[in-house]
Amino acid sequence: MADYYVGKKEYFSKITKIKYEGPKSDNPLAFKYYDPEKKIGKKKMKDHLRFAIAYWHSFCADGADPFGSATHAHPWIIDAKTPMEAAEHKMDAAFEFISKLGAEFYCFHDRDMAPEGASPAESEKNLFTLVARAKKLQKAAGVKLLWGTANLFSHPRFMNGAATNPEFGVVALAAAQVKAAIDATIELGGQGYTFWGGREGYMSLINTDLKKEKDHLARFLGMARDYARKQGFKGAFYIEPKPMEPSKHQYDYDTETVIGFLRHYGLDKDFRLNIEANHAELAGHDFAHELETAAAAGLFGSVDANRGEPRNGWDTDQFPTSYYETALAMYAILKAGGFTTGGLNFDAKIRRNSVDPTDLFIAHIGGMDTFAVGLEIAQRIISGGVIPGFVKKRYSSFNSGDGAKFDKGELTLDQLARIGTAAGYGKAGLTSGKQEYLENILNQYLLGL
Ligand code: XUL
Ligand code: CO
Repeated sequence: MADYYVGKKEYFSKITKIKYEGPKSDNPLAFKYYDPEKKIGKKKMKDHLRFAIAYWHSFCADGADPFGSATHAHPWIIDAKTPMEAAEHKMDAAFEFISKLGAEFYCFHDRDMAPEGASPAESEKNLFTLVARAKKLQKAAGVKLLWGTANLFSHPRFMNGAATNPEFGVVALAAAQVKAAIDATIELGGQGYTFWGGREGYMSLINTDLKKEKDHLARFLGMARDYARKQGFKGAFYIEPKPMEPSKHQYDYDTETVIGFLRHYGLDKDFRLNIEANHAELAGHDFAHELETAAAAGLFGSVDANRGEPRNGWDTDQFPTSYYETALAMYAILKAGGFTTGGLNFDAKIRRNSVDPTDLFIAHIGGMDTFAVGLEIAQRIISGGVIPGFVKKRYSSFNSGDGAKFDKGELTLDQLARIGTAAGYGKAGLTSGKQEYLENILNQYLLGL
């Protein structure tokens, strides 16, 4: 029996299961570094990395951009007579692709899976027809749902926002969509539910009541949480920060902003962060910075794995290729204890001119290999001990005596000042940060030495 799913029609008929062939392989359709069963530390590679495929980019996007029409003529869309039939074919193609690639998870928006109907009731009916099918296909393909979400940004009704829309009627329609998307996520055994605030921001302050919009966003998120918990959802809620695009300014600007927002509105018990590499870059941060910031607040959740183009100011959503970046990202993730409900979701798309049927596979294989190498290097950083050991030692003056008292909040400013005055200037503070030394060590790990 084949170890992948094929529906009535085989969409990727020239491709079978993608296998690990090792670094010497010249087969573009094989993993060079991602060896799912290989043990890294205490866990298998696949359990560290928990790869997910983004339904929207891989099976819905067609290569169109603001300057030109579609270039990806997906066979699963052009051979269908109705939008519902197209959605069924697309689902067959999706589960065939995901299981041939050997990714364990996928993520979807409601509108990726099912077309919008003429009324909210019809949209919900469409969604649940496809959800029933997805439930069967998940089983047949051996694929699980990492997280679900609702698309509250594509339809013109959301041009002024969804939960933050100045019109109550739109907020209510957003609720109808989110309620159905939560129900769908629960039905499919989803381990998380994501809110990316697509148009939850403003285009201009001159027509915006910022406080009201932020209050409404928090109110809406709290209602969604309460509903999902009442329905028995035990998974994580994620907020995915992004500073801008499509809005001029998005309220979920970056991780630090979201942490402040969640704590301000008392949402930090249920919501965590879904960090996207390209969004980090747009906010002027390193990917690892966002991960470490979330982890430091105990709010790290999941990852949208991709990369930006540093010389472009928009979300290019390219597949990750930098070992340096994935090494530092995986180091941050391992330090945070690894994924629990989260995973690495390839929120990435092949380029407009990548039109060969194999390109979608090759892109994901490259992304998975890049993270597998990142994981290996991160594990080397940890087991090598020099870098974590250096950091530990750097703060060792807080381990005992007055330093420990300060750490525990047992000193007043008066007492602290007296300690400083008594000790005098001496050589205090003149200790090397050893940045270049540590960077050189990291480069040695990068080459496996
Ligand atoms: C957009 C983005 C979304 C979210 C899901 O920039 O990242 O695809 O991940 O809505
Ligand atoms: Co994303």
